[in-house]
Amino acid sequence: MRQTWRWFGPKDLVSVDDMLQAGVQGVVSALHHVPTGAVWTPEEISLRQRQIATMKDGAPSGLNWEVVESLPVSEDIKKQKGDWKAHIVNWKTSLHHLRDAGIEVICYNFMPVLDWTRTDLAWRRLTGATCMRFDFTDFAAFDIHILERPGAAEDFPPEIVEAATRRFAEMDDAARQQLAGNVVFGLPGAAESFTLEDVRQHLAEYDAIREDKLRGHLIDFLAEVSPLAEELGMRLCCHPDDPPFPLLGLPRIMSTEADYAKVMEAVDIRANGITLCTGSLGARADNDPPGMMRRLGDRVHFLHLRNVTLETPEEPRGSFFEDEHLSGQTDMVAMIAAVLAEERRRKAEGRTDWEIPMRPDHGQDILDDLGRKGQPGYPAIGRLKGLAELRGIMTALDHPLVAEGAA
Ligand code: DNO
Repeated sequence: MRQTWRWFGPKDLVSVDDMLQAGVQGVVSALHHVPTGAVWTPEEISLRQRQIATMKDGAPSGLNWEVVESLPVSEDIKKQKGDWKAHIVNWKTSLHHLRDAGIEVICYNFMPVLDWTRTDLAWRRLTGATCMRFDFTDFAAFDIHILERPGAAEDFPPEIVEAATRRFAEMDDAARQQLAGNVVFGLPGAAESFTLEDVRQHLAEYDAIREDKLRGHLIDFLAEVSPLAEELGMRLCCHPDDPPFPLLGLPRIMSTEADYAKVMEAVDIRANGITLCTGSLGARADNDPPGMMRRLGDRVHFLHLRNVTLETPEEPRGSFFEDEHLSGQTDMVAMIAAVLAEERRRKAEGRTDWEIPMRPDHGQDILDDLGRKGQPGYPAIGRLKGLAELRGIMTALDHPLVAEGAA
């Protein structure tokens, strides 16, 4: 596995030097300032490459930009409206420019309107560490009472609707604003940041777009871009819905293994692949990320390794929080064992893409992360700890004593 790390560019509080000290081998980044739908120019791409390649004192870092996360897919493409055809042409032009710059792995998502969603960005754990949390009742309070989406109350079980109404009544204005901010104003990496009014307008446009239609739009998009990616020797990888269930009455189509299987079959070429995010998929007890790795591993081109603890595992939708990397829903040892097996299989076939990039996804805020006001979910020390733990498992499982069963 290639140990990578997400870097948001020069504004990121975590520097290139910090990444190097965390033992990172490659960098995941994006041109967040380029508007969604526009072409990523060779100049902008090469500027970001130079920033990654240089330490604070000007010395070479030895690091390269290895994965794009994300090359955003516009709302127009998702809805097949407005400028969608021009946006697809631009997406393809960006692929050419990225390939010319030596970058082969491109992550994107097809979540309508909102990218990943949390209700609490700094939930205190007993140790004093903080983490992100999705509280189903808070989310219902937002949907029913802050966004005031017509019909919202029908989308939640009656006991959640009641609890949400009580919770909303107990919140002061500041708490209500904070909740709305956490949900819609954009978490790091989200392509857009919306006002409540924008969200209402976008939601209305999805009235006529249900699951099958949205899936059709994803497949049309992939039928256009995947053959080009294959020809250029690139790998596209779709990130799952986070959380992996419908929100705000919007269709969600990349939440389960069955969802992925449909899209992989519909455009059956290797360049059409998967970002296997154990944290996003793990927020549903009926998903099995290690099993997905075993069954769909051939198409997994990028890994996000993190863990969540489900507070109501018997429900398909519910509250969860981002736990430490080795504690929670996903058996991380089984997950890494499945990845290593896939890598061995690819190596035996002589594939050049045998080494799969992974990044320690998110981390709790601990030690000096606390109070640093970094990007939610992307602290230096919390992620470094996650990476160190994951690296320990990788090293142990790869050791001849374990690999050959002699231990
Ligand atoms: C959150 C991330 C997502 C992800 C995009 C991929 O930390 O995993 O924002 O980057 O959904 O397109």
